[in-house]
Amino acid sequence: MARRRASTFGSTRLLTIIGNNSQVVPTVGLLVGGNISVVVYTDDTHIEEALAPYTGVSVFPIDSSYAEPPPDLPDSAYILCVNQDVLAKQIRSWLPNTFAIFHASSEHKGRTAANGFLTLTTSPTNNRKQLLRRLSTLRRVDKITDMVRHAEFPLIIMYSDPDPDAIGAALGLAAIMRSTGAQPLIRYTGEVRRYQNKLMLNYLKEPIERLRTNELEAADVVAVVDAQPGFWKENPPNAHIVIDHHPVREPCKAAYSDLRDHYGSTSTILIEYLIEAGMPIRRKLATALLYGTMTDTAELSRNTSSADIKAYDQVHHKADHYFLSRLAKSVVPMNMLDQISWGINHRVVFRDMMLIHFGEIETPDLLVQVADSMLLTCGINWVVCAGKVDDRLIVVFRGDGHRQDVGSRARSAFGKIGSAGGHRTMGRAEIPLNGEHVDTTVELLVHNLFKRMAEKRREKFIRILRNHLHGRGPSAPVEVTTK
Ligand SMILES: [Mn+2]
Repeated sequence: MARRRASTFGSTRLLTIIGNNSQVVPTVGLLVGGNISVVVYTDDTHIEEALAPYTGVSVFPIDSSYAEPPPDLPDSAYILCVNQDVLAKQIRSWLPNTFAIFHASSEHKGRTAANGFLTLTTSPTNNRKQLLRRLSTLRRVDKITDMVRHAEFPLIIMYSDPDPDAIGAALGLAAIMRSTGAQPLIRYTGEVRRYQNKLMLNYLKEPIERLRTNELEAADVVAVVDAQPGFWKENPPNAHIVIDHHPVREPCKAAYSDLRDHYGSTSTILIEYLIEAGMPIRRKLATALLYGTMTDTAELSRNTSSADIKAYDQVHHKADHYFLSRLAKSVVPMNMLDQISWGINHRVVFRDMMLIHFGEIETPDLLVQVADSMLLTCGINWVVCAGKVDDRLIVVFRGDGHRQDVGSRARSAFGKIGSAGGHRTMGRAEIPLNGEHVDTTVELLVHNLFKRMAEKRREKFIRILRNHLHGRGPSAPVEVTTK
């Protein structure tokens, strides 16, 4: 985390106010108390009297024409508190060259900006909008806490296999409910499949479990997060609270609903609630919320609203970044390592391209992992990994996008015989096989990938790849156990 650095710049602790309008006294009020010295030049004796009680403020009289600078005018910054544009320009004419000249006047804000002055504070319209937004959020938090304050068995449900956003949102809502003394259960209806999500649940050490039938019946307040009752194919829960960012499927009958499909994550909504209500966000909660926002918006690169960016900013410094980087790095399952090493040992390099055919495999994830990591090889600008999954040939393309477009390569190679496409750095093709043997996929791959290559060279490619497939498969894993 960046530490605040001492700098010779930006350490101004002295501000000079020049003028006579109604903004002088409030502006002084804004500045004093923060260890800032204020010097005021004014032609108005009433202002001089009004400023007498303030400490750290020196007031000097100036001629009402403001025609000339006072003899000992301090350095910038300056705040001009005059209403007439002519007078503001007149004062600026004798001020030193600086960008730090603010104009505080009752005049229209736009005109101040148009005249080349900075404005000191945000406009009242902006402040009002922000206040109203806060109030409506607080009203929402009040409503939720009212609903659970006397509940005996509040229940928070995540739909199916809970993703990080659902987990973050559920914990955020639980924190709000717990502030009333309620003890909500947090449950999911499916099964946790992804390794990272298991890791996250382990880290949180919260009793988050699979929903049992009697729990739903016993619950007196049911909340659904990051989903809507309409998601259930049968027996949707009778939810009292629904908070979600998915498009609305059917009208929501819940007593409380907050559905914002323009938000990138449900965690964002919960971060807003917690921040506006001034509730503490502990490290683990912040980590879950941040990870929820990050995964649903692909690190703020997809479906991201300004609300998501603001929420990200508000919890970023509270989160556990060592744990988040552990999560980000946990992508290769242990049992894939042998297949990866087989692939590396059986690579075929042609100019700046690397080709690996894995033969029959269980999951295309292997192709993605290997293609991504082989792109790190010096001199390799694009990688193609192929494998037969069920009755399809899957070809994964990865490139740096610098001099080639692998998405269009995938399309021109396989677009006519299967579905193929992508963008400059990523491409993919899926070709239906009609029960053909894995051997024929080698020809299919080479003939389509290298349409304009000399026949002899293509045959060499096919021979090498076939030999690879007929050779030894991945070696058996060696594991050191403690037993
Ligand atoms: Mn989500």
